[in-house]
Amino acid sequence: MQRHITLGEFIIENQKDFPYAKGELSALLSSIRLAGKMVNQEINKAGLAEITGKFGSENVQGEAQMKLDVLANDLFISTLKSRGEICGIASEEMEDFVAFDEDMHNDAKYVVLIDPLDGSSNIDVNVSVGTIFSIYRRISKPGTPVELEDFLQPGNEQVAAGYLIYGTSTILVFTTGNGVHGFTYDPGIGSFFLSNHNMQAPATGKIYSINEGNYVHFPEGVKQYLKWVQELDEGTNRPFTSRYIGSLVADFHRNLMKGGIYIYPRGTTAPNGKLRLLYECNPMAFIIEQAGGKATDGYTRIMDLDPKELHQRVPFFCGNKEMVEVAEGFMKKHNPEG
Ligand code: AHM
Ligand code: MG
Repeated sequence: MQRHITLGEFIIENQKDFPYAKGELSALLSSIRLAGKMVNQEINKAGLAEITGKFGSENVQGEAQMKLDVLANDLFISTLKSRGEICGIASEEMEDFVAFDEDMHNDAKYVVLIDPLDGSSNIDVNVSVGTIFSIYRRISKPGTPVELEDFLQPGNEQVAAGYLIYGTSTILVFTTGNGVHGFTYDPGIGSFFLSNHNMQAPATGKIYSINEGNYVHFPEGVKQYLKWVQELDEGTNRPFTSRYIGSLVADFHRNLMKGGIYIYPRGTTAPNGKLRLLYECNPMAFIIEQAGGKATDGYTRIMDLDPKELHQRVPFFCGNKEMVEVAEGFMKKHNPEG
């Protein structure tokens, strides 16, 4: 008989594999799982809230309806703050990081960086959105307030990273540096069950995901790469297939399952690309590398970049190793200056 393993059981069974295992990291993942369930519930009734609310901006209780990305941010922060595993959090939704300074946070060793609701512009049209998170050990001395340096660590210092997709089903995917594992939420039971053990990016792929509407702004290397993926060549399985949802988590997850490359280059109206190094690129890079794939900014490994500021943006090339390397080859040839 197939054994149904819950995320909670999996975490306990694999606790010894977690770096610096003392139980705090397991507890932290449990807190994220709990907040994820709450956000999931809010997202599922998003359309309904519009119908039952008065005049769009108020719900039936007369409370102002919060934008879901703000609500998701508040839910993650309040859930994590009410427990003692982390001493601070930085979020894509907030200008600055927040230091948790109650007694129970005194000995906390971890900080969390989070994009509470990625792809939120897709909510109104019923398209999948997600949450992306990243966990680091603090650098500053325990017992003192967290500092900016605790958040500005390179991705290679991550102890865990993951994402939730609120899609046709809700899935939580994470890594602690021992492979990538996916858990599907059963809303009837209220638990996440192991559905994808040790996920591996397929060796080859033929999906490319990029907002081609920005073509005119792209660097020459990306333009030439796009030309290449659209050419006919049986040996390399071209032309590839274009798929772009506009929710990073959904595009990433599909490419991880089916084989593909996701690109958000520099040179659009945003000179360094759109995606944020700390909240989006580093956690996804950790996951794709753990699944055997690769993530770079076109030249350098994403996880080796030294963050300079909390909301720093970087170009992002992420997916199957081979596909990313071909795209990097085009960048190096046509934009050797970087
Ligand atoms: P957000 O964090 O403000 O939602 O922005 C990030 C999102 C990603 O999920 C997605 O891949 C990208 O923005 C889409 O951008 P664009 O609409 O420019 O293609
Ligand atoms: Mg985002």
